[in-house]
Amino acid sequence: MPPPQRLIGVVGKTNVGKSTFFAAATLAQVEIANHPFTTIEPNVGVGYVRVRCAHVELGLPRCDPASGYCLEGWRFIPVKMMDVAGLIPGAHEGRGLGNKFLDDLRQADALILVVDAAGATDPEGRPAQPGSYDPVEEVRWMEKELDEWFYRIISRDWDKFARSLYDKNPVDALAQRLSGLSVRKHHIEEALKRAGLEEKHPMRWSLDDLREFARVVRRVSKPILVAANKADLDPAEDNIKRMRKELKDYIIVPTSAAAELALKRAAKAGLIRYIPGDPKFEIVDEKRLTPQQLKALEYIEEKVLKRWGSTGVQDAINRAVFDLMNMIIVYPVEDANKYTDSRGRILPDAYLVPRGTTARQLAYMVHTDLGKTFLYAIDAKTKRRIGEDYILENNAVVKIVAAAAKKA
Ligand SMILES: Nc1nc2c(ncn2[C@@H]2O[C@H](COP(=O)(O)OP(=O)(O)OP(=O)(O)O)[C@@H](O)[C@H]2O)c(=O)[nH]1
Ligand SMILES: [Mg+2]
Repeated sequence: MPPPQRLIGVVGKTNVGKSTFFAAATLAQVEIANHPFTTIEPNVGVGYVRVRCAHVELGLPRCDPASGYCLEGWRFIPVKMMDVAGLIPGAHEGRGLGNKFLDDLRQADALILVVDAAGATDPEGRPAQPGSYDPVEEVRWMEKELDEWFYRIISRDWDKFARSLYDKNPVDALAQRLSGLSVRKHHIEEALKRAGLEEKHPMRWSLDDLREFARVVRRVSKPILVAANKADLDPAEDNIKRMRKELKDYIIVPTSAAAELALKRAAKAGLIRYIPGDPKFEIVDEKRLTPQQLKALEYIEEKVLKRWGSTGVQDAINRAVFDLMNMIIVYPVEDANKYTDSRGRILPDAYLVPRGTTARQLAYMVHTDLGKTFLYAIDAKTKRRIGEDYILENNAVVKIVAAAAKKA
């Protein structure tokens, strides 16, 4: 079984550009409009992380991705994404669309919190003069709404649950209770430690303890990255400087989702050459562009690429996967000399796996039988044998040798 697909949730206040970000990442056709609550039902799609492909390091002329794609040595590896309805302050008390729709994000491994860094929408998401509202406040409000979401789920029938624990291991019971939120045992252990509740039995937790636990468990199981969106609008410049100063605990990535969407669509239409995440694009043939399109591209060049180095969308996805989820990339192959699968495809698979994954765990991801009958693995770069407990490095190219494989 290939590794479980990771899911990035796109969340935030209403009308800040979540669906634009999602569309830019996935090229899915979704509704985008400059008014609150355009999105009601969640959108699900596939985005990509961008990494230097192992075929470049190995001196191969190309690769043959079974999923995703490779462009000029950049490998784009799929990652699931979900765009949901927007929040407003007080959502947990039922304001706006409430926050129950966040339940769609229970399976998320990380969240990209899109905020309006230009301050061009009021707290209810209504369009306003850019610069009129404070994105620092927006980050704090939105995170509070996310915490309230977790708290609501965790605190449901808490007393009854806590009483039922008197003779049980609280870690296992909590993990089971929160498994629907994709909270794993190691998240619980980490959260108990950080909240200082390791030695205090849940039966004795105060309301404050419970709140603190909910807050911390949300942070460890659904970490957030802030996409400071609408970075193309002038007031965003000062705002982002201030966000970086006042929100030191957050990863803040300036983004212009609208710019990324425009560039990707133009590239798809063959009007420009653009590799997602690049600091530049090239016009294929100026004569094919309308004056309007040309002006839009000039705007993107001036206000986004020159100012920020890229549209930031790719960077946000990459950092969510590598910095928040702590993933690495591993390429399983059948032939450790040619770096191919049994059909001769070069580096067909690039797996996103958690840092710390062992050779044997990888074998299980390739095929359960390979995991069960694992003998050893070969690091295809060095041709060295590695044992089952060997912890794989980022960009490892690995052949699994198993008893089952011999029989086949
Ligand atoms: N200037 C600028 N506008 C943007 C950017 N990204 C999105 N927008 C605009 O912001 C408005 C809202 O975009 P959506 O993507 O629909 O926002 P949303 O957060 O999904 O909104 P809801 O689904 O209604 O909560 C649209 O008019 C977009 O064109 C950006 O990077 N720069
Ligand atoms: Mg939307």
